[in-house]
Parts: sequence; structure tokens; C-alpha cells
Amino acid sequence: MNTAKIEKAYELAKEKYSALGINTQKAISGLSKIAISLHCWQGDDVGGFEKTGAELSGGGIQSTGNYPGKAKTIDQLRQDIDKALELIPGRHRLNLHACYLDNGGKFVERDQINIKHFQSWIDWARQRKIGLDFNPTFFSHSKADDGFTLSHSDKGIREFWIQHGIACRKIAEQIGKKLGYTTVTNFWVPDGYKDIPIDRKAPRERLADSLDKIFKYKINPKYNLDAVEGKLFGIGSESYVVGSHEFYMGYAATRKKLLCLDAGHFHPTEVISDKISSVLTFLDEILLHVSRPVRWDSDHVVILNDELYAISQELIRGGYLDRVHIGLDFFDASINRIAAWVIGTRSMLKSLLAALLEPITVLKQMEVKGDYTKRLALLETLKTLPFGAVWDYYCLKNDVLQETDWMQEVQKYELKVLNNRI
Ligand code: RNT
Ligand code: ZN
Repeated sequence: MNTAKIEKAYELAKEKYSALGINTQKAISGLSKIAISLHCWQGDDVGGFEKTGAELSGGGIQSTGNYPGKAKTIDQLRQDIDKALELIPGRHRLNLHACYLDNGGKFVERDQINIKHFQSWIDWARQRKIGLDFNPTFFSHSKADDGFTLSHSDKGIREFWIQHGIACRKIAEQIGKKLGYTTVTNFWVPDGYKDIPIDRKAPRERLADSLDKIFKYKINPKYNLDAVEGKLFGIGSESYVVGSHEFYMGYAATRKKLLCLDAGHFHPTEVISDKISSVLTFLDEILLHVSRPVRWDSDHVVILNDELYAISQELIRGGYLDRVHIGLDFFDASINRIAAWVIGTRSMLKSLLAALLEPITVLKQMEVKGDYTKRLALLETLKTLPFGAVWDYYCLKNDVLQETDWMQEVQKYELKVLNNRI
């Protein structure tokens, strides 16, 4: 479709929305202010650059598939992220894991990492005027091989991971200071038992204690915010996860930390959209890991499904945008990895746009009056409004390829760049 047609379709859409009292321009400008944190680990199946040929190992998470062209160096990963960002409208952020450090080819142990190992990422982000988020890496390491890190019964191992956590927070603080965007640092540990444990208590007490030691070092919230992420189960921790949802709910509330809600970390019929307003009644801010579970915590690429719509509706209807940090968390190695980023991020943005195009005040009035018939009727009416025309226009105004065109660009990149990687 050419520019004139996209604009014409938008004008018609604008009229339709305005007949319902919805201002499309306002929705568009609202969307342009939302930054999504793109997770670096979609680009190389959670491998990282600690050692050459590093791969995700342990940690109760798994990436499956072997699509050709995986980024094997920092430069390749950056090139791929740039390609993805080029195909996503708006200004976003990059979420780094500690194992994506730039160690100049010389192995550095996790408790020894410091800001200089992330200087090239800071330079990269500064050039693109984007913020960075951060994660200590508590997996893919010999000291995590038996499934325990911060809650390990061995004091030495615990201490090692505590030092890693502290090192990461200091790095994140510097990143936030240097870039002028607050870093959100997320703590997720895989700790847990495959089979039914005798003692559920001691590991949890040790985890709380280790976290307290890590968070003892005070950081200005302008530079860094800490989040903690719970989970129901993982591969190899099916019977017991030390850092469960309840554990971190209590931890975040008492220690004034952010809670990270990952869409894949609950029972299959449980949804995080319903949890957002519950936890925000008690916490100042939260982090989301938007993911797509398929029967389990499978980390499939985010698509525009009912739950994604519902998550965005909660954020917009609740007026929560300044209290919720939106991050993505999926890693599908069976499809083109750049396309995965683009599909997931564009879907996230589309759902936010759809939510911004709701007549929230009118709907709330209907609800308060008890007019549930009108509420239901209007919600159904909204579903067939031309929201795609507004999205196309948004992409056009952001100089980003249209829905029908971006995949071709990825294919070209695959032929030219990915297929030539050895
Ligand atoms: C694992 C958690 C965690 C990881 C990343 C790589 O179950 O979701 O967020 O996916 O840290
Ligand atoms: Zn997650």
C-alpha cells in the first residue's frame, strides 16, 4: 500500500473512532512514549559471550531449535538487534544479561565483572539514545550445576553468587548513571528440586538472606531499580522452586523491590493480566516479562492473543504506565531470530495501541451504573473497528516498514548476512 492509501485509511479510521469519542492522535502519541525492553537473549538462544561457543545450560530453562545464522559474537548480536530495532516503531530499550559482557576474549569470573566489561554496550546504547536494563546470570555455570545458587547449602557457593549479584548491581548503577536512563535489574535464580524435598524452609530462608546481603548496597533509584522474579517450576525443579511467587511477593513488599511477573511462570490457566492491579495495590512499581507459555513455561514468541490484549488493557485502563516496566522474555531458536524479536515487539505495541483506543471513561461509567449489557456490546463493537489502519499509519509516521513488508527485509538480511555466518 502506498503512503496516500495508508493516510486515507487512517482518516477513515479516525472518523470511526471519533464517533465513539476516541482520539486516535492521542492514542498514537501515547504509544510513542512507551519503551519496551528487548531482551538480548532472543538473539543467540541465551548463550552469551563469556566463553566462545557458550550455550544455555542448566537453570531450568531451555531453548529449542537450530535455525541457521545465530549471532556468535557481540558484533553479530548488535548487528541483529539493530536490524530488529529498524523494523520496530518507537524508541525502546535493550535488556542485557551479565553473561553478555564484553571481556575482550579473556574469561572473567562472574564475581569479578565490572563496569568496564559493559562499556562497549553503554557506547552502543548511547549512540542509539536508548536505555539498558540488566540481569545477573545465575545459570550456565559450574557453580549452578546442582540447581542451587543463592539458596545453596554451601556457604562458599552462596557467597560467590552474592558477590555476582552485588557486582551486577554496581554495573547497573553505573549504566543508569552514564546513560541517564534508569536501569531495571532483574533477579531470577533457578534454585529448586526435581523431586519432593524434605526441607522447603531452609533454602527459602537462605535465599532471603542472600538477597538481603546483595541489596544491602544502597543505590539511588534514579540510576537503578531492582526486581525479583518468581516461578512455579522449571525443568529439573518440577517439585519445588525456592523463589516461588508467594516468596517474592512477600520479599518485594517488605523490601520495597519491584516484583517481576513473567507470563509463563504460573499455572497454565493463571494469567498475569489479573495480577497486575492486585500487586500494584501494594507495590510501587513492577516489571513484566511478557512471554507466551504453551502448556508450560515454553517462552514462545509473543503474539497478539487474548492475554496480550488483556495485559495491555490492564496497563492502560489502570493508568499504570509510569509504574510498570515492560520487558519481553522469549527465546525461540526454531525460527529466524530477528523475525522473532520483530513479531514479539510489534505485537506488544499493537496490543498497547488497541488498549489506548478504548473509550475507557465511557466503559467505566457503564460498569459503575451496572449497565453490563452496554458494556459487553461496546467491547464487542470495538473489536471490529479499524485498529490496523491506525497501526499502519503509526508505522508510516515512524518510518518503519508496514506489516506486509517487514518480513521481506528480514529475508534479505537472512540471505545477505545470516546465511554467510559460519
Ligand atoms: C526464567 C526466567 C528468566 C529468564 C531470563 C533469561 O524462567 O523467565 O527471566 O528467562 O533471565
Ligand atoms: Zn522471565
